[in-house]
Amino acid sequence: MKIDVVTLFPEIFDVPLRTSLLGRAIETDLLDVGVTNLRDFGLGTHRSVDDEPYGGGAGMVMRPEPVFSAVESVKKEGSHVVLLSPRGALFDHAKAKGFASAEHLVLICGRYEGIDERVALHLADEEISIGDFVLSGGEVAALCVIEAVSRFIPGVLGNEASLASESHAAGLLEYPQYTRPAEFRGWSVPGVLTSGDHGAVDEWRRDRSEQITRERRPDLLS
Ligand code: JBZ
Repeated sequence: MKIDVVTLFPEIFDVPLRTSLLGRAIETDLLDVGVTNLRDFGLGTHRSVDDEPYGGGAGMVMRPEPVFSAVESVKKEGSHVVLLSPRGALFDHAKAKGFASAEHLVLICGRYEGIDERVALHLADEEISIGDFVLSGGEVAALCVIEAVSRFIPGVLGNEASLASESHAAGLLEYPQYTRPAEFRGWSVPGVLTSGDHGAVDEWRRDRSEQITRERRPDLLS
């Protein structure tokens, strides 16, 4: 699949897109990520991309013209255009899965105090947020989306089974994992995991998943 990102800070994407699973997905052509510098579409000799808000108030607002021009330079028929914004609907597992079935995704990263509302109204197909906390811009949110989406592209995960068993796929949080040594600083691995009884291990993991989900994320159970 192809993902295009429109941003004022293209360098933020350099290392994450070259590293680990994402780096390999791109290297093997399972994923193609284009990064477009919004500054290249800025207006006038100063390549201006922002201006004061109509109605007054603190900070600057991203102008619509450079954002429309940049997105229209990469957009094709059937592209799904997404605006990363603190006002967006919450991004989740289901949304990531849905995005992965798109042929072409365009992610618009906001900066400053926000983006001219005409981008949300007339350019983006939807507006999403990665969570209830304050970010300085949409770049880190876009990276979260790219990573979560890439995991649903066939071939990106070596072991397809790891997709299904992971947290959220089952609607539950993950059970605790242990590795060697069996005892570390006096703390032992639960005996069931070293018992060799696979049925008992499965049951223990299911129980722990349910308990941890009940305690920490009861919203996932309803
Ligand atoms: C996001 C102004 O640009 C921003 C600012 C905050 C922010 C985003 C874009 S996207 N927060 C989020 O996903 O929560």
